[in-house]
Amino acid sequence: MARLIVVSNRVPVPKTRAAQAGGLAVALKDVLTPGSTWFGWSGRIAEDAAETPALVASRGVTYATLDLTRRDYEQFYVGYANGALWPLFHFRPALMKFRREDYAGYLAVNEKLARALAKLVEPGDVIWVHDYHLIPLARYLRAAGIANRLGFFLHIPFAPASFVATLPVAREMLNDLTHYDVAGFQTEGFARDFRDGAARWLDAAVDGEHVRHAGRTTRVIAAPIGIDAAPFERDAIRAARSAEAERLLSSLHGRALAIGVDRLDYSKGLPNRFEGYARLLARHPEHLQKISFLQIAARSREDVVAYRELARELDRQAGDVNGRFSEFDWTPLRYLTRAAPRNVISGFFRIARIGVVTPLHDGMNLVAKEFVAAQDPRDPGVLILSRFAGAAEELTEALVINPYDPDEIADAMHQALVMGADERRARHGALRAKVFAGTAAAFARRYLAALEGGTGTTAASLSPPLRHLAASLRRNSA
Ligand code: GDG
Repeated sequence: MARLIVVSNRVPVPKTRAAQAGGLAVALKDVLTPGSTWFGWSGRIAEDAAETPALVASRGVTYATLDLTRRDYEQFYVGYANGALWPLFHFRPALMKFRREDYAGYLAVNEKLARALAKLVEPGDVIWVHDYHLIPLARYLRAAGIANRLGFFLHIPFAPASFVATLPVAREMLNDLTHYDVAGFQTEGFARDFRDGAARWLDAAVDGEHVRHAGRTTRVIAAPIGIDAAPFERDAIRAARSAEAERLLSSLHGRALAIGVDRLDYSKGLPNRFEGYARLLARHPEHLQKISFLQIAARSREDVVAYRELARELDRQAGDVNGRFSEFDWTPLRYLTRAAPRNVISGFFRIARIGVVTPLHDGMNLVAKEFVAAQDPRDPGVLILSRFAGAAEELTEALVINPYDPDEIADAMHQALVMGADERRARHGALRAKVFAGTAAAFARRYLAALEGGTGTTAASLSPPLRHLAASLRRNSA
């Protein structure tokens, strides 16, 4: 029987550490209905990495994973995916470290994954590949004789054509994307950048949404990812009464809470955020001792040099802010570099007066949507959102700022602190409606309808397995 096969770099196999994964696992939670398969890297490094995937079945879903060797991991994951592609797509050319051997390792891992996956594919299966680690997968799957519908979704930004050219293998990267039937991006801007890049560097023909190249046609769409809003809100309501939330509240002594929650990543604009906060305290002394900023920044990718340097810089900045402004009974900035449980974070969001989301560049940013979903509509907090997060295309009623200007962050924090309840409710009402309409389930439905070849999202346009999936998504999002 035809099934959905999701492919991603990390596979959150139930009851393993990888099951704690971030944005993607949350977004795909509803898509993995019984009968589907999730295929990819196990997250384990093993020198005797087998070529045949290990299979784990849970609630009718098959998790099929391969281990990587240390060398695979260094070249594919650390070297090329996170050392070259991530900085390229996040507009940080100075951090891009391209090495031919890393690129060769990246291709080799994609080829190995494609060979293993090809053995699991049955005619009619629909294959949905996620993110920048796996761009060449379709080319290798096609070479292995796989003729199924193949879709790709990029969770991070895509770069403008002139910028893409800084990647020494730009043409190959663009060409690899044209092996998919559907290429999905978080925003129309990123989709347009890909079409422009394909036209400019591949001489591809662009016809509306379609890119035609070397006899292939790829439909290039924008499909903004969302969150599972209603369960997140329910969780936040419960978590706001948890012991942790009570402790946080009592430690605030009535002060306003500003909160940031991010992976410790240079794309998230944390240094600018800390500087913006310092400027708020310096320029608006009326807020001294009236606000506490809690930043949770779980360490991430510590084997990439740029991340270790960022961690050191943030330690220095946090020390500086607290050294300058603290009183013996008030610490302005609480800075944690370890992850907190999801059901604790949602409660903290609900308590907070300000959500601070200031990435320099971000595909979407789910934290912005989670913060909105977690608010009490009668007395909501204010979202401060970078215009360079994909989410800013939708969440226009946030206080939208340019994070490159720390004074703009400071001004927005001040505005949020003095904003009256009517304005807070009006802004939040509009944001909430968008977050509850553009859910993870809606995103998956829309994307899979496009992958199936239809133009709409009605169940009638879907094949039997996708009809089943759509029905289950409707149930889950109801
Ligand atoms: C990529 C793209 C795109 C964060 N810290 C903790 C924690 N989190 C959770 C958040 C949120 C998720 O992780 C982060 O999602 P983001 O969207 O903010 O960012 P990325 O991880 O960079 O994700 C991004 C996303 O893919 C989806 O397409 O939006 O643009 O870069 O859910 O709440 N969760 C827990 N503890 C933490 O300390 N439990």
